Amino acid sequence: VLQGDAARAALTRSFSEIPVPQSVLDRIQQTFGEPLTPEEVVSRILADVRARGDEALRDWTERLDGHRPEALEVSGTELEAAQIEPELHEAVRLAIRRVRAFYEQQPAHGFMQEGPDGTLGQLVRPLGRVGVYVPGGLAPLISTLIHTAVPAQVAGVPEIVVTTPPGRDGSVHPAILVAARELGITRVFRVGGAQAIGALAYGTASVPGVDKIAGPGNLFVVIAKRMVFGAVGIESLPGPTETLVVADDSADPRFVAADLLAQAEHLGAEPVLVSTSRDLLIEVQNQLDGQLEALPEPNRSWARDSVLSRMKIVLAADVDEALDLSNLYAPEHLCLLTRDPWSLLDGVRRAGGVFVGEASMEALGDYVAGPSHVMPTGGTARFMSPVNVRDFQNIISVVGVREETLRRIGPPAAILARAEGLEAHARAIESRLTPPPAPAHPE
Ligand code: HSO
Ligand code: ZN
Repeated sequence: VLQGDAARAALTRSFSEIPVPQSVLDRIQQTFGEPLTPEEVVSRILADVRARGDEALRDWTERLDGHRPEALEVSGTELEAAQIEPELHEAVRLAIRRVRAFYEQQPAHGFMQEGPDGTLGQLVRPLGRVGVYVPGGLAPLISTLIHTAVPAQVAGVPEIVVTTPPGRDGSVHPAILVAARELGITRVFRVGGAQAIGALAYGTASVPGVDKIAGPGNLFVVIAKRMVFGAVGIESLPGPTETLVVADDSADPRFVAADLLAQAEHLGAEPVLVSTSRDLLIEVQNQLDGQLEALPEPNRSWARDSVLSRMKIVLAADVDEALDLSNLYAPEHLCLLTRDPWSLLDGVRRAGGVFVGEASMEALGDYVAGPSHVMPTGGTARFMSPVNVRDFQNIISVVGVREETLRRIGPPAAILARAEGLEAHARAIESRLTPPPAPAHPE
């Protein structure tokens, strides 16, 4: 149990490098036969996709996902044929409806300020084509497709393409295909990892290059998104998930443990518990042991790995200190399980999302609450936001100044230009201020 300065140290992130689990390094050694860094692996993959396009995508998918996809794109027939249990299908529809209703509330329009000076304003335009990365790996993240594509659609993006790693038999989970169909998305590619990011960034014969890539992924996907930024936009760097629970003595230890375990079962997750009550900490530990035992495999192993290797437990002096620590850590998810959780909201400064009270568990937010579950991780909540409508729009500044205004603001502009040593700027302004020289009349 961490306290005071030790807790602050444990919750302070190092941004100099993304922590790389030993298991990832081992896997690199196995695959490449040399101890490359993840950055080196990603650079190689991106350069190869850029140079060789589809063939590189097939080669890397075969090497890393164990399947060589001849057709990279899921065919229209396959997309149409995908079927899932009616109950699941209904749940997909509900999630889409609720996420859409939420984002339709986000103000996302521009403005035109018309006055005596003329017109100044901002146009808001949807991006043209967006790539959504849907992680595969341990779980087919149906909800992630919904939670990324819907805000893009509400923004007005006309074209969305999806990439997702195929299973060992080359299949894409039918629920992902059904969700795509329900969303009206027709282009799904069976390619994942850094190679998918490269394809979306540079474009290949099969995969169209996009304007922006959105969606969470593993370490390699996050590094790849960082590296292609500039060639293409990225919405943020969502990587392995984190949940910080603030709980006082009124919290039910069963729920605290359940919420920590829910996120712990994501690969590489970091569960953090900050409590003002030592008794609660002890009860939660007991609950964690019991609930872990009761989980089926493989979920138990996934969750246990997060709990044993990354979980942090902190005893805070009071809720103010608990919030301070949370703001320092800037968690993806902040869950408030305290006597009066709404009273804490004012003090929340850095978090992807805040989940207020017992009925608002983060797992509900993962699916059907409304806001996108794609939120900034790794401490990037200091400067980034959850996926939202604005991520999928450009703002275009509009300048339409009137003649009279120019006479007033032109001269100081020319002065600024000359102070910068930019004579042609000054003359461009002044050419409009001085009347043209009278034409010379020959005698
Ligand atoms: N909690 C994850 C998202 C997710 N959970 C998808 C279930 N499915 C990261 O925020
Ligand atoms: Zn989750």
